[in-house]
Amino acid sequence: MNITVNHLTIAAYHITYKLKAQRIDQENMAILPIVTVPDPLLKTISTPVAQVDDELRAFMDDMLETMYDAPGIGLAAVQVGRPIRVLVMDLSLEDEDPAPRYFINPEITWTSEDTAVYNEGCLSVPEQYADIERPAECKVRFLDYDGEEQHIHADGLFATCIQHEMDHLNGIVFIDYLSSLKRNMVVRKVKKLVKEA
Ligand code: K1U
Ligand code: ZN
Repeated sequence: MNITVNHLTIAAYHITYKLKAQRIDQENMAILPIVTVPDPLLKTISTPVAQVDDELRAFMDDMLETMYDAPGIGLAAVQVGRPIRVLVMDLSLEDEDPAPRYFINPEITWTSEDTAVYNEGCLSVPEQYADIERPAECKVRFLDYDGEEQHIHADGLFATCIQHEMDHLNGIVFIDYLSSLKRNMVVRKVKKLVKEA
């Protein structure tokens, strides 16, 4: 079975996250610059984290703050210039409390044969979207904020987002799934956007 999610879902999340960014306590947190395509850093294979300590937790809090501010629903450490295997995510809706998730050294241990199509965006490819097909469900093993091993079974947008973020850890951006013609067009548009900003 294949599922397609359209732009309305994205639009609803955009509104939600603008509001959520205003609710976060900004004390002691930093908004980090986001790397955009075609920066070669985005092609880097990120290295595993050796130790979950306060310095890493402070960095993950900064990542989360950066993600809420953008706004986005996920972010990989390499997108803010640090190629280590760390992701943050928050898929909560407007009428829900923030639900930050932290993934350290995540590994996908299973993917479903069923696929889903989502009109994906990426903070490293601003204002560009494309339908991407991925496994509809996946299982992930990772370390949490406290360094404890966790296992989750993801479906829906959660599965899409975690696979998109895991791709970043392996040097892959969603536009790499497009034809080279489309990809080059998108990169040209992003370069122009960044130049004009
Ligand atoms: O840059 C990133 O990796 C984050 C990315 C996560 C993502 C979005 C859609 C499908 C898969 C993965 C974003 O958040 S891009 C921004 C965006 O599209 C969005 C922003 C706010 C709410 C919903 C989507
Ligand atoms: Zn991305």
